[in-house]
Amino acid sequence: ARLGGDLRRALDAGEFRLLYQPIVDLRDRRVIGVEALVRWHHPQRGMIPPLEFIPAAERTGLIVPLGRFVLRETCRQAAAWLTEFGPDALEKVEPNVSVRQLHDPDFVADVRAALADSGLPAERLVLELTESAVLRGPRVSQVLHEVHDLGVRLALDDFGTGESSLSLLRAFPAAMVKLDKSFVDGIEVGRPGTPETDARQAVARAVRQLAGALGLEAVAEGIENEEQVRQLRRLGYTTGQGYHLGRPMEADRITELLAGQR
Ligand code: G
Ligand code: G
Ligand code: MN
Ligand code: NA
Repeated sequence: ARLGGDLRRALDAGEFRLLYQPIVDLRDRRVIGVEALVRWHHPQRGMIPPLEFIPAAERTGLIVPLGRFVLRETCRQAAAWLTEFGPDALEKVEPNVSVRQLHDPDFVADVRAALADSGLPAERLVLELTESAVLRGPRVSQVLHEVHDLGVRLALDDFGTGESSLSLLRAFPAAMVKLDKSFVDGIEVGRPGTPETDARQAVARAVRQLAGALGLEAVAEGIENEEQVRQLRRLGYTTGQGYHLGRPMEADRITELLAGQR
């Protein structure tokens, strides 16, 4: 509760900062996008990870203004990168969006304003949503279609962990699925004592094929070593992210990476 009460003050005090994790083309290792991940720099407690305050922010409703900040700051930063490095520098930026935000009556207007104020082209913005979030009925579905109509793309995050249903993928205007890290863990062959390796590979392959059949991009998450890259490429993945390819980092570090691959 104390944390919850502190959120409003922290937001006004500018204590939330965004880190960006590279999203990489697995073939040539170029950074093609970034996922935005929020951090709370608390004056007394230091860095508080999102798992400790996002649930409180959702409970108290503070996720709405916090999410608005994340959206605006992501669009602003992305537009700045595109201005500095040109339109080919970055395909997409991906903030995470909570279901609670989708129930806010101003959500679509906020997205539109974040794009207009930053000048970021709508197709560069990808909103990451969890499967459980998009399964919340007609109101949410309506909002997602309105956002989609703006030209903004939608990604199903943590794909495979929720109630992934095939009808969901058809009904929901998604542009991509993000294969959950739990299916990338242990996907390497030849690791002794991992009888689940085959099953993980089968899931990764099936998700990739399903995405392909529906015209969606498939992105692998949580890649931690080179052997996982090799296996994922073999299974048809061309895009991924993970500590092995780049940790969540300050915007300045992304700027350096983009400068280096000009
Ligand atoms: O880096 P990591 O510890 O950043 O993130 C932990 C969890 O918090 C992930 O599930 C991630 O999607 C979520 N998360 C990170 N940033 C945000 C954000 O800005 N908004 C929402 N709703 N979730 C976020
Ligand atoms: O739920 P979502 O996919 O948004 O969560 C992203 C979370 O995963 C963040 O906490 C991010 O810091 C973390 N993350 C990103 N890459 C890796 C990785 O390679 N290994 C681990 N353990 N966590 C990762
Ligand atoms: Mn995410
Ligand atoms: Na995920």
